[in-house]
This record gives sequence, C-alpha cells and structure tokens, in this order.
Amino acid sequence: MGKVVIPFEVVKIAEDIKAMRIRGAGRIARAAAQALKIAAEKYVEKKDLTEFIKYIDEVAKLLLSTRPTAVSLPNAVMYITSRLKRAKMKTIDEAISLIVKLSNEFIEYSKVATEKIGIIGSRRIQNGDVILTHCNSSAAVSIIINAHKQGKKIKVYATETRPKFQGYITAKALLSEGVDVTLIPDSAVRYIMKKVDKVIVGADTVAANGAVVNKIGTSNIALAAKEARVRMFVAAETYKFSPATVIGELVQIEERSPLEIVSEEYLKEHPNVKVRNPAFDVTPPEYIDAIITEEGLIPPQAAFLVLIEKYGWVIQDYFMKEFKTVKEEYEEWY
Ligand code: RUB
Repeated sequence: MGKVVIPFEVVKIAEDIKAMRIRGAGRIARAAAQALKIAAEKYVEKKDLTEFIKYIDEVAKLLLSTRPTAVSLPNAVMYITSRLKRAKMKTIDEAISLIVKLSNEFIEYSKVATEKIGIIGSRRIQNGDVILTHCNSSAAVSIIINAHKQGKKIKVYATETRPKFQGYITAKALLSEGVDVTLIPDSAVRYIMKKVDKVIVGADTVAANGAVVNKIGTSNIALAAKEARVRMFVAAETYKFSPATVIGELVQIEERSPLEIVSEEYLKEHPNVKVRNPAFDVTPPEYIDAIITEEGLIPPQAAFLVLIEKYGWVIQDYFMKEFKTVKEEYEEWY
C-alpha cells in the first residue's frame, strides 16, 4: 500500500478533539463519525477496495489516538467500521455510501438519545430542587433545561471545573435558557452540598460493574453527596458503556499537559516540581443512585445488562479470541 493521505478536514477534526476544541463524550463521538464520513467522501483513488478499507482503518486509528478515556469515541468508530467489514462490499462506491449512511445514522441516534435523556431525566427533578452539576455534559444540561422548560423552579450550582473551566460553558448554556445558576469553585462542593437536593453529571465511560468515569472531581462530588445523603444521577447514552470492561479491561485515564495547570515560567523557575493533570476519575457504583440512559433509568449494577443487549456481538468476539487482549483486538480492527 502506498502512503495513506488523510484529508486535511479529517486531520483537523482529530486535532480539534486532541486540543479539546471539540470536547465532551457525545460531541467527540459525533465528530469521529463525521470525520469517517468526510474521509470516505474525499477518497479519490477509487481503484482497489482493500486499499480503501486500509485507508479507513488509518483514519480510524488517527481518531482513536486523540483522547483515550471516553469510550463513546471507539464505540462510534466501531459502529461504522465493524459494519463496513461485515457488509462484504463489492465496490468502493458501495463502501463509501455505507459509511455515509452509518455515520449519519450514528450522529442522528446520538442527538436523539441526548434529547430523550433530557426528557426521561427531567421527570426526576421536582419543583424547588437545587441541583449541582460538574464540568459540561450535554446530557446533564439537557435534563436541567427540560425540567426548567416544564416550569419547575430550580436552582443550579455549576462547578468551575478546573483546569479547563468547562463549568463556564454549562453556566452559559443554562443562563441562555433563563435557569438560575451559581458558579462555585470545585473545592466548595462539600460546603455547598448541604443546600443541594440532587447531583446530575455526565459520563465519559460506564464500566460493566456500573462504575462511572467522568471529569476529574466527579468522585469527590459523589463522596460529598453520599455523606450528605444527596442523590447522585449520571446521564449517559448507551454508547458510553464500555464493552471491553466486560472482560476486565481497565479504562485508561487521560493525563494532560502540566501546562494546563501551571505556566512555562513557573516550570522554569521550579524545575524540580512535579505536576500531574489527570483529566478523569472513577466513581464506584455504590456512590451512584441511577444512570439515566435514552432507554430509561437503570441502577448502576444493571450496566452489564445494557452492555450485553447493545454490544453482545462485540463481547462474544472478545471471548472467542480469548488469548487476545481487547487492545490487540482494537489494534487489529483499526
Ligand atoms: C467532559 C466530561 C463530560 C462527559 C459527558 O470532559 O467529562 O462530563 O464527557 O459529556 P472533557 P456529554 O471536557 O475533558 O471532554 O454529556 O456532553 O457527552
């Protein structure tokens, strides 16, 4: 195979995901589906189908290398590439049309799922509720806005979410709908929790045991909520459930640049200082009251059942090739 040339627009999407100009698990997944579609449409060689499949594999690899934690990304890529491989296409044109169709299908599914979560989740919000949310989750924001539109009087505490301040995005989105929002520093969560009725956060990955991986600080919030007997809800579309965790794979927690925490000057002045910047953490299932999916509300302990229903075929493939790790599987696929 000659050198694979990936279109500029696709490389740009990958760079935007990496630099967090496109961020949030749902948006990342839709951007990846969109990138595969652009890659297919921009393929010019049109000679050899095997070469085309290899080209799509390279695009998939590039997308998967951007951020490691949100499983929505590999799930979106797999939604397209695995069906493409199983479809046994005869011509490149057929393969391109299939990718375009699957990409549109995934993007539409994702948007509708977030809307459904908004409706289902809003039923859990009562008039007068004080809600605390962390980071910026479109699924969590959708719930809050739906409840507000139903005329429920609610008050929201949004954490700033250091170091990248996604809380500002949440506050802006809620304010534009007329929701009463108060920004608080992340460190004020336990202090404020006495005044909170419900915590609602999003998810980057839900593991088979119901543990939720979300923005760093989520597990501290869960601890404070449990202590204060405040209910903790997680809003997560089913493509945020990780099939690899069924066979015991661990979710990789992204560590980002120290420069998101301190300046270059500071590092020069203090060459021996060590800085860590983990972007996500894991909240155990015992700290979560319910996960709100587009199919309904489930206890975290039912995550395994969602995975079997939605990803049974992928999981079966893992078991069939039991001597390969899921990582090797992914690498082989992509
Ligand atoms: C975003 C984050 C969000 C989830 C869910 O982290 O942790 O809570 O991705 O978001 P980052 P959504 O800003 O580092 O991407 O509900 O929009 O998918």
